[in-house]
Amino acid sequence: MQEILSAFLGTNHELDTIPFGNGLIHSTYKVQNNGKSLYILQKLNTSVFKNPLDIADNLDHLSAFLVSRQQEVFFPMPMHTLKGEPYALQQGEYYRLTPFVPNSRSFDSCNSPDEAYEAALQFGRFTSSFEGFDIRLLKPSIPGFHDLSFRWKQFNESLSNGIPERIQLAGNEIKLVMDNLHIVDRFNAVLQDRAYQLRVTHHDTKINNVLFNEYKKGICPIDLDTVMPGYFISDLGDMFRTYLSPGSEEETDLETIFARNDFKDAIIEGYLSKMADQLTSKEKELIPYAGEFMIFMQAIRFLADFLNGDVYYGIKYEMNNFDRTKNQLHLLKSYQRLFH
Ligand code: GN1
Ligand code: MG
Repeated sequence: MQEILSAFLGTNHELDTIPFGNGLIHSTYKVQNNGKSLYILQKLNTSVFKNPLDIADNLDHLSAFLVSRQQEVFFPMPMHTLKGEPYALQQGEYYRLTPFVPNSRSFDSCNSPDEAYEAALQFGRFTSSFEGFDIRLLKPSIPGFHDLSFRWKQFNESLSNGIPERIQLAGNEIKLVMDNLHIVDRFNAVLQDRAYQLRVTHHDTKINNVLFNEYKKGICPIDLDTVMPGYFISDLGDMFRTYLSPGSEEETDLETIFARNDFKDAIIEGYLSKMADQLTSKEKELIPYAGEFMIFMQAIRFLADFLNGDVYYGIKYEMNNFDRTKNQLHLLKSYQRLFH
């Protein structure tokens, strides 16, 4: 660790690193000096993000755009090493260092409609700040990331090639997925229709990807690895998916998994406070669909990973991905009731 930090900061420092957060993809550490948080250090998961340099390029384009519009870059940019590289390399692993935003905090669950509103406003502001940006400049850091047709194909492959015992065990869940095929069809219709625009989209809008200040006001979004061209239903939908229910996606007590109406209203209000002028009325008709789209997609991603033998998501115990699947399918049902 000290060697990696030295690549960014030189050798003259007294810092310690502690594991931080609970992301499922990268390894994240907080870098401190005498208990004061100074940086966030991350080792990139390069089996998920195969081209780390694309991510750095994307961030450069985004920040250059804001500067050209005389807007302040309002998200934390990773530092360069002393040699001017975006990552420090050690044993083939990519590490990046980002300044810690002073007085910021993040939460792992959304506990009030006010928090939901604040976070939704931040993600709405993020996309709307890039109005006029040429999205062709952004490289997809994970090809097909929120392409439900592609995820559907992957899910079907897991039904053919997955572990037979697990496929048998998941009979009920597979049936529930099949009952919701209309969600895939609707996505295909969106893909075909040029009325739905691609915009600068965050693609991972869970609440711990927003920094808050001490008064619980949103500061900015973080975790920009998956910023790519996308549809607004990805960002809005992942907020529905992760803020509406008191229980998180890790919760196995399904009684805690349900969609709360006041949180739903707060998300829509916060998001539209920045996006209302940018979305067409046709796009706004997709607002209820956004949550179905994201909850369903997450359910089939967890289920495919379970059937494939847990090759993608970090798991804490054997049936973790199966439990996550049940959780998301339960949430999907409750969500569908919210709008009907
Ligand atoms: C992953 O790393 P984390 O936990 O923020 C995943 C998201 C999923 C999420 C489910 C690159 O995000 O798409 O929604 O897990 N990110 C990637 O918890 O696959
Ligand atoms: Mg994260």
